[in-house]
Amino acid sequence: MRPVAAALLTSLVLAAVVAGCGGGQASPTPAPPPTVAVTLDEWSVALDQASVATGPVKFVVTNAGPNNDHEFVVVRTDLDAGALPMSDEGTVDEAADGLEVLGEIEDLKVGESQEITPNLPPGSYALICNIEAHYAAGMWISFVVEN
Ligand SMILES: [Cu+2]
Repeated sequence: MRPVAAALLTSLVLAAVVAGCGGGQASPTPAPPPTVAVTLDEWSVALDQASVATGPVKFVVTNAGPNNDHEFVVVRTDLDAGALPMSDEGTVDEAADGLEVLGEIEDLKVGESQEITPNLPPGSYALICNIEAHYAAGMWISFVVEN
């Protein structure tokens, strides 16, 4: 093949690849959900990212202890994540107006990890541990799901 013909062929192949990527067609396999690593300890909830795009979101939640079982609750709310309505038992009142629980991991032992992949609409969230007194001790963090 002559050099000019080879260069032309390369250009055509590149153009086809670019067109294929930008065509807007449905992908045969859906993209994996974004993954958020969550670390629970005494007494905080830590994330490796503060926001994701709407859709399925995989939370990989680890209890770093060192002493207590924890849980992980995904709450959609426009309220301040650190000032949620409380019950008489020293927990967040998950049934209160303005709170929508969209996912939960219960009884996560020290050193264990579990994951959930809730489908999250856009909005503001509070990610909390709702074992008695743990939220008030600081086990909450704000999270945003973008449109
Ligand atoms: Cu806890």
